[in-house]
Amino acid sequence: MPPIKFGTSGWRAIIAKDFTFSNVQRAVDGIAEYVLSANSKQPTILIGYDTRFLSDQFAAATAERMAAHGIRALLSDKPVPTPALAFAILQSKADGGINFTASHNPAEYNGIKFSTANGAPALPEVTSKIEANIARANEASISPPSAGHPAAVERVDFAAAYLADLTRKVDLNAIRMTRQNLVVDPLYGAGQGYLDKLLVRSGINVQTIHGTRDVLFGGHPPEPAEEHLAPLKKVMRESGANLGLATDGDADRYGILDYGGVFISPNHFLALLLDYLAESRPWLKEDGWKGGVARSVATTHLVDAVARHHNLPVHETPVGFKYIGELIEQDKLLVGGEESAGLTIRHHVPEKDGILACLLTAEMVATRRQTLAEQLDALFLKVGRYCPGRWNVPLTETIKNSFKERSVRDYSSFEGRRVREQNRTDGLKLLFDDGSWILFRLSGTEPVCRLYCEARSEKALEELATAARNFLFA
Ligand code: G16
Repeated sequence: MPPIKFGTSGWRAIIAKDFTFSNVQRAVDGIAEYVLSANSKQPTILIGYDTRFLSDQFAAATAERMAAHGIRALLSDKPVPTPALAFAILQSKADGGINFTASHNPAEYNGIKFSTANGAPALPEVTSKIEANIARANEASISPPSAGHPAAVERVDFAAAYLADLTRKVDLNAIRMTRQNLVVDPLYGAGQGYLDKLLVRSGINVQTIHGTRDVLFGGHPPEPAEEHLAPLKKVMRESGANLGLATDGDADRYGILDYGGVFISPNHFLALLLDYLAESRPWLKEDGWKGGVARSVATTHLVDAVARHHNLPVHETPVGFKYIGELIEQDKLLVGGEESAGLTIRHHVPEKDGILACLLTAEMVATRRQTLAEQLDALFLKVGRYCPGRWNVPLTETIKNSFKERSVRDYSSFEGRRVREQNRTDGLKLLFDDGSWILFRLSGTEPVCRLYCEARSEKALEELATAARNFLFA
C-alpha cells in the first residue's frame, strides 16, 4: 500500500492512481483516530469539497465513514472554499474539518486538507500522528470502525455566515460608492457563488467568467498566476473594468489584475496591503497590542521595509500557511502572507483567504482612489524598490541530487557576491550585502524545485536568477 504523506498543505495525489476511494478511506480512518483521541466527548467534523472530479463523492463517503466512527459529520451542501470551511469550524466550535481539494494543482490531482479545531491547517505534529495512525492500520490490515452507535450525517450551508462575516471586515460601501467595474474569475473553482455573489448582493458592478463547474478547469491548473489569467485580462480590456479578481481551486489564493489588465504580484500586493491596513485600520492596532506582520522565508523583503516604516515587528516562517495561521491564532499579527498568494488579517481565520484578499483590493482602490500600480510606485518612493521573482525547475533525479548536495554546504561567497547570511529555515537562502537574496527549496505540493530571487532592480534580478540557475544545473 502506498504511504499517505501530508506535505506543505495536506495530502495530494493523482486521482485513480493513489487518490482512490480505498486510500481516501485509509486517510480518513487515520484522521478519525486522531480526532477521537484528542476529544473525550462525541466530536464533530465538518466536511467540504471543491469542484474537482469526484470531490463531492469523496466528501459524501467520508461523512458516512466519520459517522461510522461515531463522529458527527456536517457535510457541506455545495462546493466550499477552504477559508469558508475554516470560518465554519470556528463558528460551530467543531473539532476540525476536512476539505477535498488539490487547491491550485492540475485537474488530475485531488487532495485532503485537514484543519484542526482552531480552523488552522493542521501542524506537522498533528499530521505526523495521522500518518502514524495510517501506517499502523496498514500493518494490522484495515479494521472497520468500531463505534457501537454510528453518528449522524447532516447537510449544512457553510456560505451564509462566512459571507456575512466578510461584510463586517471589508468596507463594501466604499467599493459601491466609487462605482468600480469589476471582473471576477473563480477559475471554475469553489470560489464561484461566493465572491461574485457577495459583490452583486452589495450592489457592486461585477461580471463573472469561469463561474461554472469544469473538472478540467478549461485545460489549465486553477492557479491565479499571470499565465492563467489571459481570459480575465481580455474581458477586463473589453469591458473597461478597473480590477480583475481571481481565486484558485479552493479560493484560498488570489490573483489580482490592476487597471489595463496589469498583473500585481502577490509579493507586491502583500506589502501594499500591509501599508494600507497599518494606515486605515486603527482598530487593528488598538492600545497596547504589539502585533506585527508575518511572511514566509520565500516572500519579499519589501514587507520588512514597509513594516519598518510603520514600526511593526516581522516574523519569518517556513513556507506553509499553517505557520502563519499559528501566529494569527496567538494574536501576534496585523497581517500574514506568502508570495504564493496566501493572506489573512487580524481577527480573521488562521487560514489563507483569497476572497478576503480580493475584497480588500477593491476597498484599497476605492479608498485611495488610485490604481494599484500608482500605489505601488508611491510605496517604492517611500521605502525603496524590491524586485522579487520565482521559477519552478522540474524535479529530475539530477536536480534532486544537486539540490541535496548543494543545500548542506557552507557559503561565504556565491557567484562573485559576498554572502552576508545563510538561512536554513526552509531550504537554503543566501543573503547578500546589497539586500538581494536567493532561496532554493523543494516544493511540498508538486514535483518541482523552487528557485526564488530578489534584487533591487529588474536587471539585477535577471543576473541573479541566471547565476542561481547556473548554480543548480552546474
Ligand atoms: C500550499 C500551502 C502554502 C504554500 C503553497 C506552496 O498552498 O498552503 O502555504 O505556500 O502550498 O507550497 P510549496 O512551495 O511547498 O509547493 P495551496 O494553495 O496549494 O494549499
